[in-house]
Amino acid sequence: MGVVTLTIKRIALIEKAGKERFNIYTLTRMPRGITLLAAIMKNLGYEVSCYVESIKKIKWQDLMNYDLIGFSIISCTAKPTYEMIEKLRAKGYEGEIVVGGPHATTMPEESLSAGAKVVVRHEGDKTFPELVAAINDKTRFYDIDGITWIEDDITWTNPDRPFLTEAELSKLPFPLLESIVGLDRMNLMPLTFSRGCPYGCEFCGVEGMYGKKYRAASLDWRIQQLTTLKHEYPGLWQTCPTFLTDDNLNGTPRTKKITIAMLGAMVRENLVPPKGFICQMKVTDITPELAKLLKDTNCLFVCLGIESVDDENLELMDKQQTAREIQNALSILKEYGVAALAMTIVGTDVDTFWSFWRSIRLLQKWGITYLQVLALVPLTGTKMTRRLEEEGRQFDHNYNKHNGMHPVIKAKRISKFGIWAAVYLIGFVWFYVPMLFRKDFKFRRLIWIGFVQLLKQLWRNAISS
Ligand code: B12
Repeated sequence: MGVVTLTIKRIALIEKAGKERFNIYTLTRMPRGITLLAAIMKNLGYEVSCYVESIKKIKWQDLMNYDLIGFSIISCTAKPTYEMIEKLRAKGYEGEIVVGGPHATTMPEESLSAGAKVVVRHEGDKTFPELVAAINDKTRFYDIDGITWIEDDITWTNPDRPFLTEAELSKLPFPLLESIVGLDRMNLMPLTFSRGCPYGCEFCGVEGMYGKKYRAASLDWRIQQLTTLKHEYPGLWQTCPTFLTDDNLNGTPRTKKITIAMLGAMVRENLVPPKGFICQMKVTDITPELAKLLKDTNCLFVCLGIESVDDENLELMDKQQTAREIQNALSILKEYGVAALAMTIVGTDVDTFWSFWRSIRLLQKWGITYLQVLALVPLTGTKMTRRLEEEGRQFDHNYNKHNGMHPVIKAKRISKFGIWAAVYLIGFVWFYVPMLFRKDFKFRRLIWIGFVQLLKQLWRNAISS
């Protein structure tokens, strides 16, 4: 990177929000991995602040005094991130700009042409500190695995860095929550106990980003993280539900035992989050033993990657689960009184509007508590996106729309309007409107706020089109 004169002491890590103010996640205010990076960097003596736009609006003026700004990017936040980089440069920001996260990892050249100096691909836990040290020591970047950068007008791509091992995951620090600007507004407390996914569903970005080898942190480390949350952040522990963000909290049969042991230890060691927790699991992992533990540990709901109840569809997505297994998991959860959020996708090549509608009715009959309907999105770097490209299929490359709220792929048997209707009319209006009037419904207030935002968004869309 030519001659670098800057010395980096103050770092800002940023997570921009998507362009659209309303999507199914508008009500969640929490960071992804930047508070972990902040903790790693603080331990090395740097001063770090985290700006998370879902928590608090970010003003470019507040960022001008940092020596390095690091952006974490997923596809639906790519454009707003690039716009902010452009704005910062236009306003005279001369520090370093580094990017990382799932979108930057899969589209490094795009991020560089948008003005980033270096892209940290895949996991940043070791790469980011090495990169910052190299900038400070004015050494060259050729030996830093896992980065892409431009030097002398050439794009250099260093080899991938091996993923963290389980032992390394089990030594990571607790996320530096106090680095979050506007921490008091955060409404979900994220903890992550594993990386990677052993499955590899065709549409999912996780395998490409964190690998197919599931790596689980140790039981002791998980207990330490929960203990730190309870004792060092009692305010959050008392008021904020915890989100175990693992894409799949169980993983393999071996690592599932760690999760089961953890849930048991939470009960014995008085580490049950008072406001409950949310987690994500595969339906084939749900057993009576697990369901009972989830109940005992105050699990608010389990997010199940159901996607569809049509076996042909499940096979097309490479879900490695069947409709019968879905029904079985739901009946176990129901028996133990654990709520289930069915995460479904509409817009595959075998979906029709009516087949999707029938699936949702079936799920309702089988006992789901909550529903999420997302339009199929061609996430960058996924097997599905590669297949669609090979097939010469058309899709909308406007990343602002890659948030599951828009029909972005031309499907074979369902129209764009059909997808839109499934997302909004089935996923919101039909499923949630009746809940708004049910006094016993726990999240009634939140759903009301969501509805007001939905109406505002629809109004904005209507007047801008
Ligand atoms: C928690 C979570 C959420 C939360 C919100 C989090 C948030 N603030 O955005 C909720 C539930 C609201 C959510 C919503 C959505 N999500 Co989400 N979500 C996750 C999940 C499960 C965990 C994120 C996390 O904490 N990871 C753990 C940390 C440690 O990892 P990390 O953030 O990637 O950080 C590491 C590296 O990426 C890197 N790094 C990251 N940033 C930076 C920055 C710098 C400067 C550097 C150097 C390094 C670096 O270093 C970190 C440490 O190794 C991930 C899957 C996953 N395993 O990550 C999906 C994931 C990020 N979500 C995804 C998607 C698509 C969505 C949605 C669009 C909905 C959907 N599924 O279609 C919405 C959009 C939300 C939005 N922001 O607008 C995709 C993103 C793929 C992509 N290319 O865009 C993922 C990867 C899941 C997937 N199946 O593919 N999500």
